[in-house]
Amino acid sequence: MPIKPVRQKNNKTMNKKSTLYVTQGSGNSFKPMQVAAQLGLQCNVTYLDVLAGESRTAEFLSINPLGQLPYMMVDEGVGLGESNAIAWYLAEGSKLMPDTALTRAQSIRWMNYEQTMLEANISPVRFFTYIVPELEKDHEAMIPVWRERGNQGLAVLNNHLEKNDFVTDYGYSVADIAVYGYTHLADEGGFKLSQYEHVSAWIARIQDQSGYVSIDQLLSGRNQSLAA
Ligand SMILES: N[C@@H](CCC(=O)N[C@@H](CS)C(=O)NCC(=O)O)C(=O)O
Repeated sequence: MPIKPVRQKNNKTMNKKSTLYVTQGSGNSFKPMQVAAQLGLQCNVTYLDVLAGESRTAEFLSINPLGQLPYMMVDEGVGLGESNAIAWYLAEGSKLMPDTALTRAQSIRWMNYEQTMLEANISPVRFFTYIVPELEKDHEAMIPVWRERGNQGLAVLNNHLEKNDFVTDYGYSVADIAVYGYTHLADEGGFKLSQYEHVSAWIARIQDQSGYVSIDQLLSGRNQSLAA
């Protein structure tokens, strides 16, 4: 599928007061970090260690009352939550932003799908079996449910990617980065990505994009202490 002509390169410069809060090893935090890396955006990045409770301190809750990461302070007093919204904001005006009504709607479709069928299942099973396996027992009733739903989600994505190189008709975009965030980590949750031939080929296509940076490079370490 041909990639549409590249639009004006993103010339957004981050306000000096803007800060992106992220956490290590997270497919959600990966998304805005990947967009920023691929577009060469300069961001102040603050790493918070969720496992050490750094996302639930009074200081961070005064910034984001939900205590979730990623979170972006776009300007003084203007915060933005939700990984896909932050990734979208950072991609605005760049070659990563689909440029027609249909391809932008397709992006919303797949970014919502990511949150409800992929992230919602892959993330918890990966978290409780791989990141903190000592908590697996407390969630043993839900683990097969998350795996079943996650596999349903991957199967639908696989069918879509059989006929499409990227999730929308625009070509490689912020929507692919969003869907890729947790999808590419699924094996760490006990899924078998090798069973999903077209998803695997799409993952390889994303990793081949110029400027792609792996999650290990973007968000290294699991238990690093707060670093600005
Ligand atoms: N739908 C949200 C989910 C954010 C989320 O659940 N973040 C996790 C890390 S991946 C988190 O911050 N957990 C720590 C906490 O809730 O205290 C998004 O896409 O940003």
